[in-house]
Amino acid sequence: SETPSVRPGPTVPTLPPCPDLPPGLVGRLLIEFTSPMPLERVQRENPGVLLGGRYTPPDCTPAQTVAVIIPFRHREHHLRYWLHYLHPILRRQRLHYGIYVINQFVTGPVLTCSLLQHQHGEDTFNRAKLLNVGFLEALKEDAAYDCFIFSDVDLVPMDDRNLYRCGDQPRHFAIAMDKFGFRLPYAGYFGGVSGLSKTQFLRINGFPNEYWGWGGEDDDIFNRISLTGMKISRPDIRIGRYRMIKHDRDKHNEPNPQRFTKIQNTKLTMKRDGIGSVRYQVLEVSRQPLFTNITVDIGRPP
Ligand code: UD2
Ligand code: MN
Repeated sequence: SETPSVRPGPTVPTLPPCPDLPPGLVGRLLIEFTSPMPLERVQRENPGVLLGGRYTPPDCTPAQTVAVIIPFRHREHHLRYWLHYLHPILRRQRLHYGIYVINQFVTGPVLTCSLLQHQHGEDTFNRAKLLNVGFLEALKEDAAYDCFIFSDVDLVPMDDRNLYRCGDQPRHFAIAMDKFGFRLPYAGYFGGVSGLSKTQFLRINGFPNEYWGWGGEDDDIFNRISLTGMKISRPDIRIGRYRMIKHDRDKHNEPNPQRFTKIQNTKLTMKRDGIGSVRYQVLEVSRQPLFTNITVDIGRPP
């Protein structure tokens, strides 16, 4: 009989590094927002996605760990479409990722009487401050995050070759949107969907906290990037195409009249206003099947 051999101990499965160009991408996608999108369906269609909206490719080891940060308030129907389209895309892209919805807390009770709601209800929306919160809170969930993708909840890429990962310069993904006729609206445009590595984000002191209401915060971020000597990288115009779900301007996100003067002063303000000075209170962290919801009180404009 054979001599019994020593059994090997438990082995850590070592998967090969994910290839630079993920196999199995499909290219141009058909994106529409007409049929209703129940979350149960999205869940059923994405069985590999783990609690909190976390995913790791089964067949390779990705180079980066990507946190996708979504600024949010009252856009549940947009979020359902976003999750429906993005989870399969990000899985095909072989990303190791997590989805973080940063939900701006509604201060007062939401009353049905619109006059009262205006007096006691919501505070002004602040997109960039929510994104700062997302950066810090994602890192608390997993210190391994080294790439941060900041995405509006209503933007869906029309091509899965638009890879949601970070490079040696900050990346602008949403360069050809349907609402802008599939062109960049102006050379310094940085809105919609962008991505910065942890190092790049810290180099610009994160995003501004002092842009309340609609507009200007993306231009301030663009200024921060230029002022620190970095250059924006963009995909090919044929690949960086997006659909935005049509919507009206939300209440309590009126255009900020201070935005034009504020973006003139980024050089002065960026040192004191940013990730180093953000103050907020986390009210709830809830790990849902397809995303992590973080409800946060970010205060109100002074
Ligand atoms: C543009 C930019 C956006 C940002 C904004 C100015 C595009 C496609 N996007 O968006 O990146 O620079 O102008 O601030 O050009 N949100 C909520 N609830 C609210 C209000 C906003 O969830 O009540 C979130 C949501 O993720 C939304 C994002 O903030 O997609 C931007 O707000 P928007 O969609 O109302 O503004 P929009 O489309 O002009
Ligand atoms: Mn929008």
